[in-house]
Amino acid sequence: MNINLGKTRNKGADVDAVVIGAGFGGLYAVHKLRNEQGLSVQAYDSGGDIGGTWFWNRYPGALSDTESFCYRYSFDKELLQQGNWKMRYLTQPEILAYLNEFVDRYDIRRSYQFNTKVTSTRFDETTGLWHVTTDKGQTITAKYLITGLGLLSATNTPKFKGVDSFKGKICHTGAWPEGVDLRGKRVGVVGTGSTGVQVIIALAPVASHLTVFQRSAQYVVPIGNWPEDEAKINDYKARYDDIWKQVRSSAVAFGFQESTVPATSVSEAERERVFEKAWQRGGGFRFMFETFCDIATSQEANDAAANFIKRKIAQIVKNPETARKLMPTDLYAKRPLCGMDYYEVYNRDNVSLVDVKADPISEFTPTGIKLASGAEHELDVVVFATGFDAVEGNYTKMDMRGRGGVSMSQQWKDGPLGYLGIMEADFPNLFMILGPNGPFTNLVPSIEVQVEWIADTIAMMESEGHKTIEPKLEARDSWIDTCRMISDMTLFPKAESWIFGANIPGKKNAVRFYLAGIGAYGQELQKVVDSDYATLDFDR
Ligand code: FAD
Ligand code: NA7
Repeated sequence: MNINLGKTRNKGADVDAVVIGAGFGGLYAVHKLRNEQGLSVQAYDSGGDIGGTWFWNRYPGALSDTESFCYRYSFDKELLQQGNWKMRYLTQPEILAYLNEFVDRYDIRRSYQFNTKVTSTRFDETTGLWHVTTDKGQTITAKYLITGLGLLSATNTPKFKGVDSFKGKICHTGAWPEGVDLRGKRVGVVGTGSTGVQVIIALAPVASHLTVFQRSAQYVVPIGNWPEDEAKINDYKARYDDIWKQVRSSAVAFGFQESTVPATSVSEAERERVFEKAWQRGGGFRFMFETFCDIATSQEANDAAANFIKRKIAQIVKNPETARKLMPTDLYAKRPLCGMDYYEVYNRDNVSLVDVKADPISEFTPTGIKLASGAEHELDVVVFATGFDAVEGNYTKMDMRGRGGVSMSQQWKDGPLGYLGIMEADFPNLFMILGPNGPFTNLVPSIEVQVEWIADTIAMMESEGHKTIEPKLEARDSWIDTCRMISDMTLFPKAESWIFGANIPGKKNAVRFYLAGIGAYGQELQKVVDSDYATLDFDR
């Protein structure tokens, strides 16, 4: 077993810190704690290698929808200058290659044990240590537990009747198997979220027939994925200091200035002009946040954006019945989607759209999918693009126990809690990366902000000789109230999506994000430091 990689400072512990997860978050945490602070660190991932999201999501068409220049770490100026990419957005292999470059540069891989799932984490009040147990039967003790479990990582596979009887292949996009060749196959895709849109666009020209099983119609704007030449990339490189400053003080951290103009303050012609420009430019977050400042908060502005997209659907899709099925009927208030010529896909002869809200999937048969009406679709492969048990999914799947044996799943039974998206009451020395009620942004900048705060807090603990740190209950409750109050000022809770837990039957619809933006979030973290950690308890 690969433990004691550095000299453990904390007496009685096998290692100073355990890190779970080998995505952007976990990898950066290992670097900060082990390489910069000299702590001994043991890290785990249930996957076979590093990458997290980008290890698991290898489906055809997998792409970032954050632009290439800002879907990367900002802290290493040399690595930034070495960066290279071809298009405005990064493909999954490019992101995985980038993360490998990062891991090799900082010799991070040697801290990891892969193919190892952490099954339980238990805090021992007498020793002040975490006991971390894996599915390999190992238990290791550590003072600090850092979880980078991913907020879009625990896959959601609906339990359709008869699914085991299906003789073809079933693949979930979030756990894509090696070596699947879909050329010339009759493929069914269930789900039309961000992932479904990408996989549908990629498979339409490849499959002999593609059947899309759509439950909710979505608003999809063009992505604008054009080549970026050396001059363009060099321009980003020359401006990186300013770019990151802007990103960290913005709302969504996507590398553009959010609009301050309400759609409700301008004429209809002006709205049309601004939306058309954004449509031509491409980008989901740009369309929602760079055009006008009130699309996510005002019904009138939201209707204006939604109606613009619906008019585009009517113009693009030739078959009026298909166009009708593709028109969303709810608010434009889910994670904004984008894709290359998405609606155009439905003009192809080899693509059909099935509305499973009107005619639900009743069961899988040995040869395909049967609907409630009795209609049958014969398929060789079914792709589940059905998303994730988002945000807390990987937390509640693990047996996590804090003070007095309190269970995290029990504590979060009415929705996940947490303080600053990082800590939780009664779970001392637990630091979550992208835990519940953290910022809703381009996520790499938020990961950096959080990991840097966590590393600074741990450095302070070590230098001041503290044994434990945890949020005061009232500080945790007040944070959740703040998150709820901010989200209630938006239209997001009114749309059914993973952002509020509405995508999984039985999951509690509750606040899961701090929607005030990364700039305000960074200030909240700084306030805690400036108050000398007044909202936290030490050595309880
Ligand atoms: P992850 O990368 O999800 O890593 C978590 C890791 O923890 C996984 O490898 C998992 O195996 C491991 N793990 C979990 N539980 C355990 C356990 N019990 N034991 C051992 N290991 C465990 N975000 C953006 O900002 N922009 C984008 O364009 C974007 N595109 C995306 C596209 C897709 C298809 C998906 C699924 C997500 C996308 N995201 C995007 C979100 C993306 O998840 C984050 O940007 C980022 O990669 C998260 O990094 P992470 O380290 O927090 O978590
Ligand atoms: P999403 O956005 O949760 O989308 C999942 C899709 O699957 C969505 O269209 C769902 O319909 C559909 N779905 C889920 N369960 C079913 C069942 N039982 N039957 C039919 N259709 C179903 O997940 P993604 O992976 O696309 O994206 C998640 C995030 O990852 C994304 O925002 C990016 O940040 C990356 P619904 O809309 O719920 O009616």
